[in-house]
Amino acid sequence: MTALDYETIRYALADGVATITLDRPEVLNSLNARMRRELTAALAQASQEARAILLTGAGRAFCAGQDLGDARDVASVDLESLILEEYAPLVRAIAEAPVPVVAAVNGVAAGAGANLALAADLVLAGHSAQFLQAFARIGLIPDAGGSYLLPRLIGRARAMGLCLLAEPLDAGKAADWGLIWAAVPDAELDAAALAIARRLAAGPTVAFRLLKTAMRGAGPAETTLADQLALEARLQGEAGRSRDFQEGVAAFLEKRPPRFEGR
Ligand code: T3D
Repeated sequence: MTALDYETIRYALADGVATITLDRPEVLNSLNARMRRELTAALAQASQEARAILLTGAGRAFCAGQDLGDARDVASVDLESLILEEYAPLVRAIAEAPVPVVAAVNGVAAGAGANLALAADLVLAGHSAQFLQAFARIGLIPDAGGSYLLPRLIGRARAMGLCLLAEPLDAGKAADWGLIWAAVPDAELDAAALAIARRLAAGPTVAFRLLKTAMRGAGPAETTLADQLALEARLQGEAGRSRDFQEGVAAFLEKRPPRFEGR
């Protein structure tokens, strides 16, 4: 699948940033089977050719989660297989992308749509955006990584409140709680997110890839301090062998901006 085949998303590559726009605004960019396939393919493509990925939505929403109108018999669908075969790879394509992923949440992000955004490395939202763990409204549990990410990001009490009550959380509060990086005025969201993505794309992307791996391994339930220190050492060893590290030190000593190449 190439960018030319995409029907449900838009894909553009410029200045090292792959911008992926969910593009079914008439249904608030909800995810049908084709969009899941295209988004997974686009993330793989971007991981190969970009140095940062920017994920956003067309129209007034970021993503309303599963397309509840997608042609299928809801009663007979095997959700376990659907999640394992389609949603899990999508979440991992975002969380484990070898380059930083920035989500620009331009409006409501609901259900799996919220959790795809939260799987990104840096989440920026417009003030009018909302995060909604909508699952309980339709008798489901949080998926697309929500049950993993939410307690880690905001603690169990807030995670449980959001999921049990399934009430929208506005962008300002999401930022206050540490669910996202920042909330910005709606009119400034696109420019602010692009500026961050460009800055990351011009950064030491070897180190960024390694720090993503280090952060994934961190957390009280996953590892001990000793394990994490050993992991940091191994990953830092790899970072230390990169050209970008050499350039970073040289630039510091020469009092000039670094020119990172991602090698
Ligand atoms: O297969 C599985 O089910 C398992 C996978 C689960 C993963 C999940 O993501 S489960 C959660 C699914 N998502 C939701 O439950 C959210 C559903 N949407 C909403 O609750 C509301 O639309 C919003 C709170 C997100 C926004 O409300 P509002 O009032 O701003 O907009 P609206 O009028 O409800 O929606 C506008 C249109 O988009 C409307 O179509 P229309 O009437 O103009 O023709 C609406 O039907 C459509 N739309 C919104 N969300 C979805 C959707 N169409 C299909 N699927 C959607 N998820």
